[in-house]
Amino acid sequence: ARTTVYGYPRQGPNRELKKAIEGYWKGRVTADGLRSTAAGLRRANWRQLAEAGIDEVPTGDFSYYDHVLDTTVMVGAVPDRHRDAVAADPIDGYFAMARGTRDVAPLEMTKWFDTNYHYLVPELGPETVFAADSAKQVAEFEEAAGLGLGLTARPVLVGPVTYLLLAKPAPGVAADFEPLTLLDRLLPVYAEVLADLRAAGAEWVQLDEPALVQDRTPAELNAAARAYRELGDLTDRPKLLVASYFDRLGEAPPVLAKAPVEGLALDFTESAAANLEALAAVGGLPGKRLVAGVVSGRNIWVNDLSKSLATLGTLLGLADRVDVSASCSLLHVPLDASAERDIEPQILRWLAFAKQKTREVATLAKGLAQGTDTIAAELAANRADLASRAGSPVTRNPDVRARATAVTGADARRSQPYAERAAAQRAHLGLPLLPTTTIGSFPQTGELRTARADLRAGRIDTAGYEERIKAEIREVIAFQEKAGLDVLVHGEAERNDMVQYFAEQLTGYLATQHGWVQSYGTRYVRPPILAGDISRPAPMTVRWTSYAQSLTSRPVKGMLTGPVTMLAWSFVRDDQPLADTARQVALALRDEVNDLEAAGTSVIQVDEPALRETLPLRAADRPGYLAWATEAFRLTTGGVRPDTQVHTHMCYAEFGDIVRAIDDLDADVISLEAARSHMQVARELAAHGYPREAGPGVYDIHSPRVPGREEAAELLRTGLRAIPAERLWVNPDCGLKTRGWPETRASLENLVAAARTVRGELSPS
Ligand code: THG
Ligand code: ZN
Repeated sequence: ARTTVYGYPRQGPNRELKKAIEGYWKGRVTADGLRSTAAGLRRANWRQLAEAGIDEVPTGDFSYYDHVLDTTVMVGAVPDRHRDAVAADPIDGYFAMARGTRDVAPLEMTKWFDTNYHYLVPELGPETVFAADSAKQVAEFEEAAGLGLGLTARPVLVGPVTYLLLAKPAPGVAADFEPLTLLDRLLPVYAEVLADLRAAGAEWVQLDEPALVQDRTPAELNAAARAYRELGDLTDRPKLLVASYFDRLGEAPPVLAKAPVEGLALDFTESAAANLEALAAVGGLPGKRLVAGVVSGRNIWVNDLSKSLATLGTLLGLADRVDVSASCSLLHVPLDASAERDIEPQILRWLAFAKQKTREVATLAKGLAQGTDTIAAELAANRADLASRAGSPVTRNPDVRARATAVTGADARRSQPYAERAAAQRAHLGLPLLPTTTIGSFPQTGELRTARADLRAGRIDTAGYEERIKAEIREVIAFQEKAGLDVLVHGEAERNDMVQYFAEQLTGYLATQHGWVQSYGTRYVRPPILAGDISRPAPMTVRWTSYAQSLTSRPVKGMLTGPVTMLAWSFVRDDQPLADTARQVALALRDEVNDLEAAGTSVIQVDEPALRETLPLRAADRPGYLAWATEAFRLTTGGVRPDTQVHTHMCYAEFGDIVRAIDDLDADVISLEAARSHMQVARELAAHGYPREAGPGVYDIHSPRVPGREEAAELLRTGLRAIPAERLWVNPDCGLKTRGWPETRASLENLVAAARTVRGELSPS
């Protein structure tokens, strides 16, 4: 059995790539400097893969920004507005597509399937003319092949069907235009790239088609069948390996099994049973190579080697040849667990990042090919690690489990229905019509980041750090009072990241020092790890909120990250259902909510920006997800008095597909992004009969632009045509942490002025 992976982290051990690219943008690194850093990182990766025992290495998976954008360049689908920039300078033009320029908007960015990686959305239309540009693919193939490490290089491309299914109509093109109708024009371009790669010496080329794990129409499946018949029938081409991952292959196996391609790669991690069944149902893959993704490419847990060997053994009967891989590109996991110094050695043994995963792949292939006794030592160590994890008090906390088991329906329900609560809250809070508030964060100034760095480096002590935070809170409260906001916030000066901040304080969560994962372009996150049973040893936010409340007689809103977002932006456990982990996190957060209330907080916001992005890829899995996700939110917030007002916030404007679920959260007030779409959200809420209070944003915080008073007032009047004054809130689109103080001050003053103007126009009732 051969060993392979489909992609590897691009950034380098110290995010050298980020630094080189951002340096290039600032003019501190030359184009040649950038190219040579990138080439060095690619070389180091291939070397590392070879050392780990990977015999077929991916090429072309490297990217300065995003591999879907690279595919757009490869097929010549540069949007018209970027053509001049790309013609003038390919690298600058490439970054212009990714980031925009002063004059030209970038491509839109969205999540790559259900991962936390974001890609740049291709823009296509009936006028799109494709043209092959195989330069990057050929060059990187030749680089790897020329290393002389005795490894086989296999170019990895985004497949033509997935590429078109990920695209959207270009600006000015009819919204119902279907990019997939361009397939016949696109295939000759892929044919040309395949011919170029064969000419360069590639024996195999991988075409990634993860779009085939989503629900697909018969027409889409037919298009996939046609695509692979046509590409397969080419004479001048390398062998083709069609790869799918992230889920089961649904209706696609018959299509791919029949296609004249030489190999298929399938995900045998979470969806192992379904994919095994599907393969058996099509009679296996006689004459084809099967690449089995048995090591998860997206979690950070050590593999269960015996279980994977059993899966591989079953697969041996279903294909001519079975090779071993990770389930998807290792881009989605951090580079190297052995770089972590702050994780206990015993617990570190439960973790496998990209480097460790490549070793697992090699061990499995050896066991498969040469017999399990040749890997007896590895199997024994693996069994010990799995046993240590399963039996650890970290993963099994009886108190946490007993509490989660004892949860009743009543715990996840407020004691009164919304309408009654709303009246109690009105009486308790005494807010004006069209109350004004913000989403929670205020500008994260350089001084705040310096204070955190000073604390980490020991230049200041905890007391000194806390003094700086308190000073910031005093300023934020004083400003909000002066500006005339109705519900204040403390500004979140003490928080680095809305997930990490809580993860650091919850027992059962692990933090990493170097566990960077690419989020988009040069931006990375270090997702914390949900390693064990979750509990909250002590209040997390009460001190800061209470301090802020002590400075003002107006209500200060408590601010928490919701349970679904805590899961979505972390690495999750693979040893229990997500719903169980969500319930544990929810119970820990519930304690915080209740403590905030006990400390005198009358308004508590629980943010769930990830509620929608975590929707499962397949429609059939969505009701189950939404059931546990909304229950976790209600469990978090269900223990407060009727007159305590629960807010939630989501950073998106398109939520039509989950509006029922949003209602199921049973929050009293929701704030959403709306400024750019001129209150479209308000009309949609109204159309769905949403009965609660809502704050469609009137200030677009994604831009430094200050909205005028009359502009904000006009947005409010538009909002009032959909939502009655008794239920309409006035707030920005999102938190202000990325904004500067000058525009924040001016914008919020205008927002308050607009609310006052429009209040004055309301007829007395
Ligand atoms: N927190 C966490 N995960 C997230 C988001 C978040 N995932 C989804 C979404 N938000 C991703 N968005 C971003 C936005 C900015 C950055 C990363 C992801 C970013 N990162 C810094 C960088 O790469 O320079 C590093 C930040 C740091 O030092 O921690 O700017 O909000 N958990
Ligand atoms: Zn937001």
